[in-house]
Amino acid sequence: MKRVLITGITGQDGSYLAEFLLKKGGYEIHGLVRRVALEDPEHRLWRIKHLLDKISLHAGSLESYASVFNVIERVKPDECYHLAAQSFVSYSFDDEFSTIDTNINGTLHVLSAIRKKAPKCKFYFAASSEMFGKVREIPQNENTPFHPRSPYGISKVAGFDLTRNYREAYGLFSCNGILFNHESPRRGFEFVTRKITRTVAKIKLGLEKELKLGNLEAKRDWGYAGDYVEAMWLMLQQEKCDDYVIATNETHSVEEFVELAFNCVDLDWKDYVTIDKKFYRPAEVNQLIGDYSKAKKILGWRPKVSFKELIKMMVDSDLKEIRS
Ligand code: NAP
Ligand code: F7E
Repeated sequence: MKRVLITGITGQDGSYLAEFLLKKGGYEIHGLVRRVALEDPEHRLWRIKHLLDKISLHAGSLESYASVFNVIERVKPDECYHLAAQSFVSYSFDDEFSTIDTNINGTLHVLSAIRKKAPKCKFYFAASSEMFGKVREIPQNENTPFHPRSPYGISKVAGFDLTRNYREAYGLFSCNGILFNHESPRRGFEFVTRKITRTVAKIKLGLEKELKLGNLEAKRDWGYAGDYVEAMWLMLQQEKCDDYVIATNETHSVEEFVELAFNCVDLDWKDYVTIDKKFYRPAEVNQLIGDYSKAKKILGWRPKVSFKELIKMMVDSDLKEIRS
């Protein structure tokens, strides 16, 4: 059995990845979770509730090197997927210090502990399309220069560089997955896609009257999280470690997402959506679109769920969840 450690196992991607690896078989799965999560499983472990008897959880916090070190020493993983982060871009403007601390020092703590206690472990870092920020070319690929526009984006550039440096300096098998936005029925409620599908479902069921949003013109390359965790795994199965863009190569505005989500329940979005400046960001990433041809060629990966299918999946799931 291969031992795998997933940081951020309670998050959207961590839950899909744990499921994916359990289905693959041959993996003993360990997750690093915050102590508060173990103390309040009902609220904090909802995405992995159905997996709890098949995985082992260890208390630790990214900010504490000692706790990360102890977990890595105990688990001695063969593969480590470092997904834990303060991942909400908007919040990173409100609390840049904690975002930088968790995301940069946290990544350094994991890398350093692996180097010391499990140097043969293959390491995956959850890098992000937010690193491209004010984009220098369209579409963005592995060679596109970075120009982050938020403390979150800056923290991911640092994590990317740390991951590459541990590869070059210490020979660690460390990969950066430059993932573009990916969503699912397990997406956090503050992200725009889930905020939209949740509110659309509530409006349809008469529980809400309006949907307040910020910048409708921003464009993103949105894929399905279930597809993207396979790409993470594929990166660690290669002979050589490398960095890959994972995306759909399609871009859509927030407005298009809103329109299609309301269409799913036969309502006209213009009757319900209002703009609230409070949801605008001090610096916006206007347009993202990823070129995943390297991943297609080397990993044999491609996205399966389309933009429309993703929106329908999320609206249907929210309707079902609220009804029950
Ligand atoms: P998510 O749902 O927000 O999950 C984040 C995870 O990190 C949660 O398990 C959270 O634990 C954990 N975490 C946060 N702070 C921590 C700390 N101080 N110590 C230990 N654990 C901590 O994010 P996601 O969408 O699954 O994304 C996974 C990773 O990919 C993140 O690094 C994100 O930045 C990156 N990424 C995401 C996307 C996307 O579109 N989803 C795109 C590119 C990159 P709690 O449950 O206890 O809060
Ligand atoms: O915003 C606009 C907002 O918060 C998308 C994270 O997973 O993907 C995610 O970051 C767009 C932005 O995601 C609202 O201004 C309009 O342009 O859903 P989001 P994000 O910032 O793209 C990247 C790849 C990551 O790595 C991150 O971890 O939607 N927008 N109105 C709004 N956004 C929110 N949240 N709420 C609004 O009301």
